[in-house]
Amino acid sequence: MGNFPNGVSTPVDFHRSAKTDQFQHHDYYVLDELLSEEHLLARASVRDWVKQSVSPIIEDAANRSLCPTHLFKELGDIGAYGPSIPAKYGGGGMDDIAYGIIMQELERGDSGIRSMASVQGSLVMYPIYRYASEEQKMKWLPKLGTGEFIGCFGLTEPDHGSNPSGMLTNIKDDGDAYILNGSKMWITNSPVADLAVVWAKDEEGKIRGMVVETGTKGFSTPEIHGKWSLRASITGELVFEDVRVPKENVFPEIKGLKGPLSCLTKARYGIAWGAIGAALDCYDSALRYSQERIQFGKPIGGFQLTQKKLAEMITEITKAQLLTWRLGTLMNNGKATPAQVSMAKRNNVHMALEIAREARQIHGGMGITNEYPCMRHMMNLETVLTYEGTHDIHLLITGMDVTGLNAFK
Ligand code: TGC
Ligand code: FAD
Repeated sequence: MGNFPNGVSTPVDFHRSAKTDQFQHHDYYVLDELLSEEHLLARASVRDWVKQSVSPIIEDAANRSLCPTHLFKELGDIGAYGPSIPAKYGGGGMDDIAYGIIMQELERGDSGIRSMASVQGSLVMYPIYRYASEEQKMKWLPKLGTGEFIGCFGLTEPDHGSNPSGMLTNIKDDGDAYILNGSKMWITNSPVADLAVVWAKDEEGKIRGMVVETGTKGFSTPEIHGKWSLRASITGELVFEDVRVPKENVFPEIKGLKGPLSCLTKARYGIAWGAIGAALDCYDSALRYSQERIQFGKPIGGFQLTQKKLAEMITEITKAQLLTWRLGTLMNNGKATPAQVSMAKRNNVHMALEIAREARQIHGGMGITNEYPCMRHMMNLETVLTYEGTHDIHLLITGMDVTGLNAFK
């Protein structure tokens, strides 16, 4: 059993599938020529890990709606936490394309596994790396980088999801500490977290970021049950009842919504890559099935309607691969805008969801079972379409960017 704060224990005796993961990468426009040796090595090693550690148990984990918490440490071992954060601060010291590729390989396994890693790297380590004092960084980052500590990110509230600026969670000055009250909803990893990066309003109404450690009096993280989506990822609330947060745990400089939104830009970028992984897995499975499944005396891949589906899938995947590669080069040069990231997150997640649905159809009745990955990816992608900014919120961000007119106000 793996033991976590708040008494959460999860079994590690997952049923291992007898089936071998046969996934093969698809690179129709030979984009690998644009990648470095380091990128290709990172991809190969994460792909091997997914085949050995994720694929054999993921159907059972999703089926039983249990987070495979033993993988937190393994994700640290393979360098999945903060790949583009400097090594001194617990990250991988690589570039943003390497970070994207790693998220792609993880989500090829399962969106919930990518969530475990992207919350820790982009929403917990990144804000600490970017906004905390040197002392705070050295206190938390190395242990987050190895997976010894697990973190979560609290922005969304029960009544403030798409509009986080309306948040009610607040801090009040009390000498050497702040008193934190309020609650956060839909928080990935919260029931197993050692610490939470929390966003709350100060007495001037300015949004501040802080680290709240599990075990602090008045702080609880109840699990949310009953999800049909992202079932291998654990989700919970954050509840704060007069929680004393030492002043040294509050990020000193950053004030306002741009603090959490800058972290979201980083995480949304990872999702834009990740979604391609889920799409590739569905396409790969559908392609193989279409070559093996015989109806009317020939493989179903020989029928024009199946070919239309597969041809459209690989076209959309290729377009998404080009989008993320270009976005990655802009990120590496510090030139990517948040609106460009929104476009890629929205496009790629929607593309992946459509492909999961088409791939499920190609598998016929077998497509609804856990013998094939399509239905699990499809259900996961319903969450991915909504979190980190919904499909429509990202459309409105693009609309605002191109018109200069703000539809939110
Ligand atoms: P607005 O007035 O537009 O902006 C406030 C300030 O923030 C700046 N800004 C950004 N900075 C960095 N990155 C971004 N993406 C930014 N977007 C805006 C902006 O320039 C401004 O700065 P300043 O200096 O002028 O103060 O804010 P608004 O209140 O009108 O809201 C705009 C809106 C709707 C786009 C925003 O609130 C939004 O993105 N809403 C969606 C909320 C969301 O994405 N929540 C995600 C929660 S975390 C999560 O889902 C994790 S899932 C994890 C997993 O399991 O993988
Ligand atoms: P709402 O904001 O209530 O939106 C409902 C609908 O209204 C959506 O279709 C939306 O597009 C639409 N809508 C809203 N405003 C407008 C508008 N102006 N114009 C047109 N349509 C609009 N949050 C965290 O802080 N940390 C996490 O770790 C985290 N993990 C999550 C894990 C899971 C499994 C899930 C499901 C969510 C997670 N979230 C997390 C929360 C997630 O970011 C929110 O669910 C998301 O931002 C949407 O908020 P909401 O669910 O309150 O929907």
